[in-house]
Amino acid sequence: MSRQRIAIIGAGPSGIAALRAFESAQRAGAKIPEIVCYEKQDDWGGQWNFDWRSGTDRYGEPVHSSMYRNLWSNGPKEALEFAEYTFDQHFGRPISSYPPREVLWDYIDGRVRKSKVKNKVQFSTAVRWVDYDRDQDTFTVTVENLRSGKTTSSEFDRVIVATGHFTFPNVPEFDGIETFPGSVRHAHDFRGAEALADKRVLLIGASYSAEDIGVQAHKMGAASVTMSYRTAPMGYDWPEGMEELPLLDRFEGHTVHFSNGETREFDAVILCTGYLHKYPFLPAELALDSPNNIYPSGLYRGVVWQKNPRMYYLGAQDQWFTFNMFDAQAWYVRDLILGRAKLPSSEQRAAHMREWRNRFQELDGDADDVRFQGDYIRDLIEATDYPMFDIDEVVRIFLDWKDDKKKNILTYRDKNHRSVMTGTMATTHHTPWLAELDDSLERYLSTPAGAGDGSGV
Ligand code: FAD
Ligand code: NA7
Repeated sequence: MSRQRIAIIGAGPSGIAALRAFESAQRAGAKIPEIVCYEKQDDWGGQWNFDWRSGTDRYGEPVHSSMYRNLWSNGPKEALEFAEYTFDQHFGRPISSYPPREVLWDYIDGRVRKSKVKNKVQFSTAVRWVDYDRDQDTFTVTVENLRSGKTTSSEFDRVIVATGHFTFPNVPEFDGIETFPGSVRHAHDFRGAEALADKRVLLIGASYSAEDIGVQAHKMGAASVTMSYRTAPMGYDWPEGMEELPLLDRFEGHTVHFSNGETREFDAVILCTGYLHKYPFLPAELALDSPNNIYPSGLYRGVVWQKNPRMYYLGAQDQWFTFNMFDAQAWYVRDLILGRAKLPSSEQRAAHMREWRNRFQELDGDADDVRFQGDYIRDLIEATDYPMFDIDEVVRIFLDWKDDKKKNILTYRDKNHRSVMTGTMATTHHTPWLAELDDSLERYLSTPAGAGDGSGV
């Protein structure tokens, strides 16, 4: 039998997890399939590979990353730590719980930097189309090399989609918004909060983007920050200068009318209205179509495309857990492909999905969501040789994090958590987050004169 060929689309944290999963089996002596990973950016890291551009990139492709220069981890690093490559291993010393983007990119990269898996990635190569041939039971993947402009097609036995789902902005209509004379952007195009200094800022949405861009704007000296919610306010104890109002009714030039009858004037509007699951390289029968939630329908164990179980999705759910969840998913998908894990029949898969979907629909609030995602990961890890970790303790870390945010949304990033992988307590960063204006790796790892030794609180 000829060697199976696997296409991985995307080399963000999920695609890298898939590469790493196969590498780990190979190191243990397994024969692995031939793997090609296509990545449209010039380097890997997905969202963590910051692009100063917005709109289109140097090749005229839609810019992938929605991250901004000032982004620091919005959850504790102890909740995303890889079970088989720890922060201690990478940095050689304890660091704080909420590192900036560049530090996390370095950690993701560091796990695979010394391995040969990068050779399996074709960079600057966009997947344009995937066709499934029912008779041959193979996929034809058509890609464009963005440097040469050359288009080629290759056959694969299986396809792993790891293209993320926080790239294509959801851009709803708002009455009169075309009359607003200030700047209007979606969070996807936001690159830094400095330009919001002295501005009256309106953020539409009530989730992570609104919260974090809101506090970034406040930190950089915005004159005021108003966040407008559709369903429910985030409800933090906002500092002076920040407020939440219900959904807006309409714009009239600079003036915005809210549904509770209040009005405000603004200079800048940022739509923090979320993202669309969009897979422009897939025909409808292969494309996931879901709102952003933690158990999208149509995916057995959150990864196997029910309608065609030779196709897989990684990282397709909304995320509490991130890097270690992508690992758990990648290890399970790898084991299905290697024949180590048995794929149940279509009916059994449907029954399994029904059971988890029913449980998902009963969830009531964030704590339930986190526990559900923890159970989901445990179920995957139990089916593989990925190192099990204390998931209940990570759930507890998440709940502490929620609590810290409730107490003070401006200082939760100064708190420390203990790694469940190594037992190491995080250290306190030399500068409180609110006062730290340099987000670089160099500055983060430095010990500025006058700073303490960084030891924990
Ligand atoms: P992505 O990181 O999106 O990577 C997908 C990759 O696929 C990209 O490299 C892209 O270029 C490539 N690709 C897409 N289409 C194609 C194509 N057609 N052909 C070839 N390649 C393609 N998570 C945390 O844990 N902590 C945080 O603090 C945090 N902050 C975030 C802040 C923002 C603004 C956003 C948007 C997300 C944040 N996340 C955070 C979640 C983040 O999505 C995950 O951490 C992680 O990046 C998801 O990995 P992924 O590989 O699934 O997707
Ligand atoms: P999310 O978490 O998907 O949240 C989207 C928000 O946008 C949510 O509060 C929605 O309100 C709101 N929304 C969506 N459509 C509208 C309209 N039409 N009007 C008003 N509000 C609307 O996206 P984020 O960008 O915050 O976070 C995504 C990732 O980026 C996340 O992983 C972070 O780590 C960073 P709802 O509550 O549904 O009423």
